[in-house]
Amino acid sequence: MAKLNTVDAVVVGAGFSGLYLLYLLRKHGFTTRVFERGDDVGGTWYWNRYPGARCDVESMQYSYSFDEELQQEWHWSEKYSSQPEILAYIQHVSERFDLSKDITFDTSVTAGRFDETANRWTIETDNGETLRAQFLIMATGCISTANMPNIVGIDDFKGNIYHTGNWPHEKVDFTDKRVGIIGTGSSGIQSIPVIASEAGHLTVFQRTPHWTVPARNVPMTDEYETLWKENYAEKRANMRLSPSGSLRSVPPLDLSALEASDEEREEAYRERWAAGGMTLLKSYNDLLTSDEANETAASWVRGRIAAKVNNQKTAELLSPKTYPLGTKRLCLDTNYYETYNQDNVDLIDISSAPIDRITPTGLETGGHSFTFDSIVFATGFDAMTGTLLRINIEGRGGMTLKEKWHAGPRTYLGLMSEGFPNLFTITGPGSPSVKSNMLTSIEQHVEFVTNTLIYLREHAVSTIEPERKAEDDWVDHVQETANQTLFPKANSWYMGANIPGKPRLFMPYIGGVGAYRQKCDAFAAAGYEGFRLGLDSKAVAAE
Ligand code: N01
Repeated sequence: MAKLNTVDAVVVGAGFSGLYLLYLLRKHGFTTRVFERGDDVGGTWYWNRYPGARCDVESMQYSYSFDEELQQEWHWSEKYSSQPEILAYIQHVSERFDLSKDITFDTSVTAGRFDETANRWTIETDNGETLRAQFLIMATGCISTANMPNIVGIDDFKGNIYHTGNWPHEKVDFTDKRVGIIGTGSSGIQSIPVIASEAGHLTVFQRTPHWTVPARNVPMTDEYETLWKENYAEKRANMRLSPSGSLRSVPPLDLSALEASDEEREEAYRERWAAGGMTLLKSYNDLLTSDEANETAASWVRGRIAAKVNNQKTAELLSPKTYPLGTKRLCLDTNYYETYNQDNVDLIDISSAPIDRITPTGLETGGHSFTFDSIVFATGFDAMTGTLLRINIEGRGGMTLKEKWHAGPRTYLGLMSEGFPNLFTITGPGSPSVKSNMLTSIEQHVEFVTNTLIYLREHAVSTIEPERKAEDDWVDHVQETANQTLFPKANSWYMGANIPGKPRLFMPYIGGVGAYRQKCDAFAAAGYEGFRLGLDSKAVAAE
C-alpha cells in the first residue's frame, strides 16, 4: 500500500476557527492541512450571502484580537458590519498571514477513523485524498448545515428556490417579482425588509413569531473607533472574562426586574431599546431565570410591536406569546416591523396549518394557494451537531460519533468526546459557542487546543481524551445550568427542536464565557484534569 501523507493536524473548515488554528499551529511548528468545502475562506460568511446579512455583534468586538497590528489597521465601516465586509476581512486575514497555501478548497472531509495501534487518524476526503494525522480538529462551525424542510412537491416548483444559508454568489434580482419567504428567525428577519424593498410582492410565512429588537446600526464614527482601538487591550481582556464574550453599550442592572417600580422598568427598557442590540435582554439579572420578570420585558416589547405595526391583527400575529423573551436567539433588526406596513407585504400565519405542498407555481397552505416567482427558505440549520454527524467519524473500537451521540452530544467542555482521542471540536456542543460572541469563544478554543498540543509534544504524550466520569459530569452540568434558566421552555434550535427526530437537550453551555475559560485554564494547569493522557510508547521505550 502506498505510504499516506502524514501531518500533525488536519483541520476541517476555513472559517474564523480554521484560519486561526492554521495560523497558530503553523507558528508553533505543527504541520497542518486545512480542508474546506467552499472555494474560498469565510465559513458562515462565505455561505450566508442573503440580502441584509450582517453580524449582530458589534464589529469592534466580532473580530480577531490575536494580532495587534491587524486590529489597529482594519477599519470597519459600520457598527454592525454586513456580510460582504466581514468576508473581505476574513479574506484579508488569509492573505495577510499567507494561509491559503495550506488550505485545500472545494474539498469535504468525508471520514475520519482512529487507528488505535498507531494512535493516528486516517482521514478521507471527497476528492479521493486519504491522509494521516495525529490530531483531527473540527472547525466546522455551529450553523453550517442548512435545514431544508421536507415539504411535498419541493422539486416540482418551476421558479427559483433559495436557502438563506446557501445563497448564490451573484446578486439575486427580486425586482417586481412575487416572492414567498418561509421562516422568521434571524435570517428571515434580516432579509425580509431588504427583499420587500425590491420585490413586487412579498408573502411571509410565519410558524412562530421571533423576538427581535432594533439593531440601531450606524456608520462607524472616528470617535467610537478610537475609543476601542486605544483601549483594545483592556476591553478585550474584559470581554474574555465577561458572561457573553462581549461588552454591552448600556451596562446590565444587577437587580431583579421585580424589585424595580413600573417607572424604573419603563426607563430601563426604553433606554436599552433606544441604544439597540442585545442589551435589552440584560436589563435586569433575572429576565432569563424568572417567568414573571421576563414577562415585564416581554409585554413591554409587545407594546412596541403594537405601536410600530399599523394593522393590529398583524401586530398580534407578530407578537410572541408562547415562549419567554430571549429563549430563542434574540434577533436584531432594521425596520422589520415597519416592513409589514408596506402595501406589497403580507404575513401568513402557518402556526396551525403547515405548508401542505409546494406546487409548480407556488405553494398551498390552509386551503389557500399562493403563486410565486421565487421561494426563499429562511428555515435555519441542523445546528451544532448536524455537520459533525454527517462526517463518518469512528473512534476507539469502531464506534461512530453518531452512535455515541444518538441521545444528544456528549462532550467534556465541548472540546472532546470520550472514545475519540485527539479529536477536537472548536466551539462544540457543551461549550459557550452560540451563546457567546463567537469570536471570543473561537479564540479561546483555538488557543486552548494549540496549548494542549504543545503540552502533549513537550511531555511525549501521544493521545488525549476525556475520562468518562469527567464527561458525564460535564454533560450533567451543562443541562443543570440550562435548567436553572428559562431557555428549555422554547422549541429552539439550541434544544434541537427545529429538526424532526433530533434529541432534545440544551446544546450550548450557558455558565458564562469568563467562568468557562477559567475552568478550562484551571483543568489545564492541573495537568489536564478530567482528561486521560496516553504516553508515547516510543518515547517511553527510549527512556
Ligand atoms: O434560523 P432559525 P435562522 N415550516 O432556526 C422556520 C444565527 N444567525 O437561519 O420558529 C415553516 O432561527 C422556523 O419556525 P419555528 C443565529 O444564531 C446569526 O434564522 O421553528 N417554518 C423559524 O422561524 C440564529 O439564531 C445572524 O416555528 C419553518 C425559521 O424557519 C441562527 O443563525 C444572522 C419550518 C428558522 O429560524 C439561525 O437563524 C442569521 C417549516 N418546515 C443567523 N422549518 C447574525 O449574526 C423551520 N421554519 C446576524
